[in-house]
Amino acid sequence: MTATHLKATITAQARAAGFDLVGVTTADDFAADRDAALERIRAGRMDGLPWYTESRVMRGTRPAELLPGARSVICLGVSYLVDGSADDGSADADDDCGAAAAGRVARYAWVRDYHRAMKRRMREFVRGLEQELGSAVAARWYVDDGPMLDRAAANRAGIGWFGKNTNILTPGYGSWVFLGQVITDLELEPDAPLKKSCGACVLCIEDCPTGAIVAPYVVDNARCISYLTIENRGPIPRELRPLMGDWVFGCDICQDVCPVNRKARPGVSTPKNSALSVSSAVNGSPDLLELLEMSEDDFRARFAGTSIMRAKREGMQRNACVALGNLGPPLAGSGAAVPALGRVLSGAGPVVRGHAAWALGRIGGPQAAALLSDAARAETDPGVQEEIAAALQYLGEPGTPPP
Ligand code: B12
Ligand code: SF4
Ligand code: SF4
Repeated sequence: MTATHLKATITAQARAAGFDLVGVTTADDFAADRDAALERIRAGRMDGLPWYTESRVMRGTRPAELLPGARSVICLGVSYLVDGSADDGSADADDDCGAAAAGRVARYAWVRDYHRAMKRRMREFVRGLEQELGSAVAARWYVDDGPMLDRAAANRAGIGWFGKNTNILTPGYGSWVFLGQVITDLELEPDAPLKKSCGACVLCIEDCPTGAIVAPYVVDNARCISYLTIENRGPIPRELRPLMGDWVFGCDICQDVCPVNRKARPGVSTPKNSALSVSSAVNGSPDLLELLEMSEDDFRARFAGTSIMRAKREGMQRNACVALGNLGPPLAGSGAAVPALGRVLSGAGPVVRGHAAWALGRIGGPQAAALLSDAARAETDPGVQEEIAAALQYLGEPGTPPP
């Protein structure tokens, strides 16, 4: 098979397996990306992710270490802008007071967990290649949870280019794409990186509510709402909570404002692989009170097989408290929110209790004050006691930020 024919076969097999994007790069070390990632760790910009270590970066930027004899890396992408998900899923803050208080979920989590779907497609892709070639192909594949820098590989393989928000922007599908790669011993002709850039645009930097994009191409993990709502297991720093709005899982602001995404189209289905399936359990604007009082069994029954599992039930309850606190009166204060936060304040784990206290402080009113005062007398955990004291102080001086 000629080099050109082999490349065409790879593209055809990738499309048949359900990938919207495919590009090839060499298995050379990703030296510049390695340096940038190591520098990011040393500057404290990856703080909060203990598994993101220097040795992981070293391994992940040397394909030949991950697959002995590696010659090429085939980069693959799937759009998660599935039909029907193009609408902004944001809660309508202008709804009347009778409306349920709703949070917001990042678009990537509206589809069922992509790791499994992508890895299944990658297996099919490699099997298809082997059939076409009539011989076994040495291959190793990764999606997200492997050590490789998925974006660095996609950039070098010409799938897309780095945006200043650090996401890979692709022609046609914007940044609404999941990325993965197959390392192989096949000798393939590499694609050229795209000659595109953000130019003078800085919209994502200006609009990031927490100031997490600290410089072009640099995200401070510990300030990013995506980290705070998904990966972070403990309390959310109090000064960041008011900046998080109604996000309860991930954040899409730096992608929603991106002009490249305005022209993005949904992913393509193939006869074998439909577009990533939308989970009926997750919607863009879930009911915050349902999240707040969900039992472990309810949580598992509803979210099994979706990305939401990553945050765990306690994480989602904590996030619901922050969103309710940010909706504030009148939306969260009307009806059932205050008593529900009161029940959580006396019955949940310490992280959730602390955030429930914060939310009650933000919502305010006599009922919230009474619940906080009762809890102040009963609470034994020092961290939660401190949250309650801060919330009571905030209630006494409305308009001043909690200490
Ligand atoms: C850790 C991680 C996170 C962390 C840290 C984010 C970050 N920016 O690093 C948190 C939890 C915050 C996160 C959030 C999100 N993530 Co994430 N995350 C990862 C993970 C596991 C590793 C990323 C990594 O290595 N970061 C380290 C830094 C060093 O990498 P980097 O920011 O890309 O740095 C490069 C550029 O800055 C570039 N660079 C540096 N200087 C310069 C200068 C110039 C001029 C240029 C052009 C480039 C450039 O070089 C660096 C090295 O390549 C990858 C999966 C993987 N295995 O790669 C997914 C991944 C990056 N995440 C993904 C997604 C979808 C998200 C979210 C959109 C989810 C959401 N909606 O909430 C947000 C986006 C937030 C954001 N603005 O980045 C996708 C991105 C797809 C895409 N189109 O780019 C990935 C690839 C998962 C996947 N396989 O699909 N994520
Ligand atoms: S995902 Fe949200 S918080 Fe994170 S960098 Fe983008 S806009 Fe900022
Ligand atoms: S919003 Fe502007 S600066 Fe940010 S990634 Fe998109 S084009 Fe680049």
